[in-house]
Amino acid sequence: MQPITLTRFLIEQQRRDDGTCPAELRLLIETVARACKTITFAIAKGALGDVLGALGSENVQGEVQKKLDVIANEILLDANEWGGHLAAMASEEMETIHLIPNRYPKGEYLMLFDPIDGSSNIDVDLSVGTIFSVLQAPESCAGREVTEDDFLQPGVNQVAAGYAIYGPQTLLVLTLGTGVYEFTLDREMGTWRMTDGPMRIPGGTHEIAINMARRAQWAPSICDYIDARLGAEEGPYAGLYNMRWTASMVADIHRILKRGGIFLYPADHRKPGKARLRLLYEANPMSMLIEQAGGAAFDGYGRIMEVAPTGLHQRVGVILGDAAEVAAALASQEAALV
Ligand code: FDP
Repeated sequence: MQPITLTRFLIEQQRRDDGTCPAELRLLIETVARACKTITFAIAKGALGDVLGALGSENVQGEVQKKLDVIANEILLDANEWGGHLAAMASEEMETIHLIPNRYPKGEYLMLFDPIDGSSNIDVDLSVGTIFSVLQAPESCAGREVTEDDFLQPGVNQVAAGYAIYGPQTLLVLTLGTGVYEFTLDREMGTWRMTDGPMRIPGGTHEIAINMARRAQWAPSICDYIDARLGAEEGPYAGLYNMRWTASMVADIHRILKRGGIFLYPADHRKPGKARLRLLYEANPMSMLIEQAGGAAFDGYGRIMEVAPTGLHQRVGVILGDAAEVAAALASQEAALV
């Protein structure tokens, strides 16, 4: 049987008459996939292409920008500016939104992205990724310029989300709200071929992704949940669980989609509103993928995709993965509140 390419998958999605994938959205996804192809080749050059190391500048979050953060950001902006499918873009690397220049037609979608997630891995040749989230521009945008407020929509409004992972293979993992599909980049052919899907998170995997160094920030209930499972010498979970932390959310989430388990980056319980991961271009798209694969995604209080955003670069606590394991982590929290 002929392998299903990304192009064929998208055309077949477009043919469904439920409006899952209008032509403009198909163009958007194909454009992002093409940009990710360019990014994978830029990353692969490494030291030979002089793309490693820091730039000496900081992004809006006060984080040191790596050369590849900026290169990948430019690749995504350039690829998506002229196609006519977007009204505006926002990125981890830009303080405010990027409007489509007046010389190009404008479309009805808004895209948010993290061009290189897990940047600390770049210089040591470990997996990094690109995350993206697609929203519809509000109807009220017609006839006026898009503003930052137009991006402040809850995750349940996303019409598509996905990531590319630049690891031993380059993969694109995508949802249009009708399941999660994985495509592998065939470097010889230059095409993306479906290699998994619809993906379901396997249950019963005792693996936890968490940065133990942040323990002082966790609520006591999260400490209890982790202590009972990691390193416990007695009790029902002794010897059962393993810990995995790649410091790249894309890589950790990909492992969970393929193999199961849970990912936690809880908010700092001592400082309300202080958390690590960004809601709009990290937590929301990952939550959509995880939920579409049968998992659950919470911020510690409620469903991540129902959080009403108040800022473009807002951060949020993240507990997501296998639904039963997420429920166990949340149950320890609820138990602590009783
Ligand atoms: P990074 O800042 O390197 O892009 O996006 C945030 C993120 O990476 C996640 O990908 C990753 O899970 C986390 O931060 C790593 O955090 P630690 O520094 O606490 O390990």
